[in-house]
Amino acid sequence: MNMEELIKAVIEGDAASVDTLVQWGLKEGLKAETILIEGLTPGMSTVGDYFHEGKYFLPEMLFSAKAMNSGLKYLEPILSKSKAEPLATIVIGSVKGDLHDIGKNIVAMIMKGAGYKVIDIGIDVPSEVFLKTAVEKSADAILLSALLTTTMPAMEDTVRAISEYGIKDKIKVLVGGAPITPEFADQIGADGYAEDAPQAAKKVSELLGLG
Ligand code: B1M
Repeated sequence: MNMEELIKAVIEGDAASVDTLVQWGLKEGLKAETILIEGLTPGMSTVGDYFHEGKYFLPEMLFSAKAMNSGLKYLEPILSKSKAEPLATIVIGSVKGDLHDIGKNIVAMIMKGAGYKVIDIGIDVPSEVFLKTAVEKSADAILLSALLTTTMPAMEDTVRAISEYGIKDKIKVLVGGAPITPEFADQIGADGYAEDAPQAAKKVSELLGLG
């Protein structure tokens, strides 16, 4: 399978080709991680650049997102396969106002694969729902995803809700997503920041004293 072709198919929003190419790649023995990191992700990154430059609009971004998902469905069972008993329970979601979920879904897959019980509560999640779910499920950590600068304040709202409920010392809150920085994480009182999915797994393990 040619990685350039896969990148091109994501950029062009060609879901059928992405579907075929990912299946081919796996049959040829390529690792799921390689297909994700060297094919699907750079394709999506170029789509973001095109949107930023005004070459692409919302519909093109949506087609590319669908194309990416048509490849991710084959990678998901491989990346999230874990044999061991869950190390800990985590709740993950995209914060209020944020509908982006591809990166969040990848983080969820990798966390499952790393041995965590993952409760994915989806997109556009209000702070009260993060809090309620974490309490009900006795979660050890909450992972917040935001892709928009305009939804970053919703992360602070969630950290505040957890503090006000009085469980901030019992549950770790990690933040991530393209516009998020370690400085922002510090500023809002989060326990950690992760740049990507493998970092998220590493950071949670450190914070929970598992690694
Ligand atoms: Co939107 N979008 N989008 N979009 N979109 C961006 C984010 C943008 C950067 C594009 C651009 O201008 N270059 C821009 C944001 C600008 C800003 O705020 N700074 C933008 C915009 C403006 C918008 C709209 C406002 C457009 C409009 O309506 N005018 C709108 C907002 C909708 C909303 O959320 N309310 C919108 C809509 C959409 C679509 C629906 C069309 C679609 C999303 C489909 C979906 O997710 N199901 C979409 C897409 C696809 C993108 C881009 C092109 C790609 C995002 C993506 O999936 N990347 C994006 C441009 C870009 O990122 N280059 C863009 C691939 C993914 C693997 O990476 O999500 O970064 P990422 O996840 C990584 C890390 O960030 C990290 O790990 C992941 C895996 O390694 N990570 C975490 C993520 N979450 C984490 C949580 C953690 C830890 C790590 O917890 C601890």
